[in-house]
Amino acid sequence: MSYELIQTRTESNERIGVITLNRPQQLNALNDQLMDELGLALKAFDADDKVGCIILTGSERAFAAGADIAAMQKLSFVDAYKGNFITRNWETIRSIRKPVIAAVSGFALGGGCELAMMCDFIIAADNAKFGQPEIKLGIIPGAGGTQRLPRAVGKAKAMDMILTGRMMDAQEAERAGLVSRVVPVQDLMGEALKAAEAICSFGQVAVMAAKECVNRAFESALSDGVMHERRLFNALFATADQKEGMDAFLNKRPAQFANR
Ligand code: CO8
Repeated sequence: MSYELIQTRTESNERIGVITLNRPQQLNALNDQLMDELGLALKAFDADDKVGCIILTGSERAFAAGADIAAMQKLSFVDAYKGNFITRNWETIRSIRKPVIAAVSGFALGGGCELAMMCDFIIAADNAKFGQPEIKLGIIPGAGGTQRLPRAVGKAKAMDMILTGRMMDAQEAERAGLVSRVVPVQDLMGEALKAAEAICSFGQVAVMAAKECVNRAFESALSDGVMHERRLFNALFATADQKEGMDAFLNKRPAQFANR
């Protein structure tokens, strides 16, 4: 499959799928075509048995500077509403069951910040800048920013970001819990690949179950989430990977997971 506004490749013996947003003149501003291509690429990697983890990244200057303002400027309410402007292709990433790491360098603003937050975790380069500047355009975040940012950084900082439109640098984003780690910009892909390789070395069913359970924490009451976790925990005892992992530990040897 060939794409125009993204690039895809695999790494580590085809076990890691890498998607690079590639609309450099517009700082990877997100339009329908780019989001459609991204959705197709994510689904293709998710369906590929060899792939155990996906990395989503942009350029050194911009992960993505937001939804394409030129494409949005003339929209009427009716266009936006009837065209299902947001859910049409922005929610695909939520349906991906394998881990998706956002490797963010440069600007992650508006829809770009929201896209990064839809990933399972964010590794930031030390030049990364996050923000929800929609208020400056007379709108508000529209792809989950008002919901995911407060869950990630708490109400006070989310309100500060969304109401003032200011940017947060990588260090502040790490302190606030928006990103899991900050690395020098030249090490960004290397660190993201190392994290993806670690994930790929584990049993895929356990990895998918872990992702499913953590996401459940944001969708349900504590007691429901804990019960969901317990049921999946129990179910993993039906896998060969559990037998292998525990046998390897007890016999002091590296585990060889077969993803069964
Ligand atoms: N849309 C379209 N084009 C953009 C965007 C964008 N979001 N961001 C940058 N560009 C373009 C610029 O127009 C410019 O194009 P040109 O060279 O043709 O003039 C080029 O990228 C380079 O940008 P700048 O010259 O402005 O570069 P600077 O380094 O001076 O500034 C900034 C970089 C700070 C990133 C600046 O470009 C900026 O503020 N961009 C806009 C950021 C923004 O407001 N983002 C939020 C957009 S709204 C949004 O995301 C709503 C989300 C809703 C999601 C669901 C809807 C589908």
